[in-house]
Amino acid sequence: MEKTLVILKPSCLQRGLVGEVTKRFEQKGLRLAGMKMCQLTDKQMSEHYAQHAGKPFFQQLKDAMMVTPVIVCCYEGVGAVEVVRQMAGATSGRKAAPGTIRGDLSMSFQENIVHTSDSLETAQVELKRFFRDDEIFDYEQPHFQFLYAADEL
Ligand code: FUP
Repeated sequence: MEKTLVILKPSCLQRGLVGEVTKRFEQKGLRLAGMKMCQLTDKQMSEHYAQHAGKPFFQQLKDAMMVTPVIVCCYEGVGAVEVVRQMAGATSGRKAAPGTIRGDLSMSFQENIVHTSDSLETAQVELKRFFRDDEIFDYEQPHFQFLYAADEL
């Protein structure tokens, strides 16, 4: 089953939205496989946002991720990368569709509550960046048979 990374950004913690955001993933049926609060470093952010290196907003973007601790989460499910991405919505909170996390909770492009991995390949790299192997947990949920039909697994 796919695993994906979600970062609850400083905007999420500062605005008291941790419960609201994690509730949505929980209710959707994604399994929480890892979660920890951490202070991100400039080195981690330079790697994480390498595609934006050299752009005028690069340092501002990295600083905004380091202004308070964040919570990194690993969610698991069938097609989890795309499901979580859809739930987050478009990058800008002003453009994200109502019903999405950013569409419902954000007015900003940068202060947009969550980071979510954009592909399975990226998710694998990003999870390794923020979690040790022993921080990702495999455990059974008793209601699992009601989350998916047998032929969806
Ligand atoms: P997303 O995958 O939706 O998080 O979006 P991006 O990887 O394109 O952007 C990562 C972060 O950089 C977002 F918080 C938005 C921010 N960003 C800017 O602030 N300005 C830009 O021009 C592009 C991205």
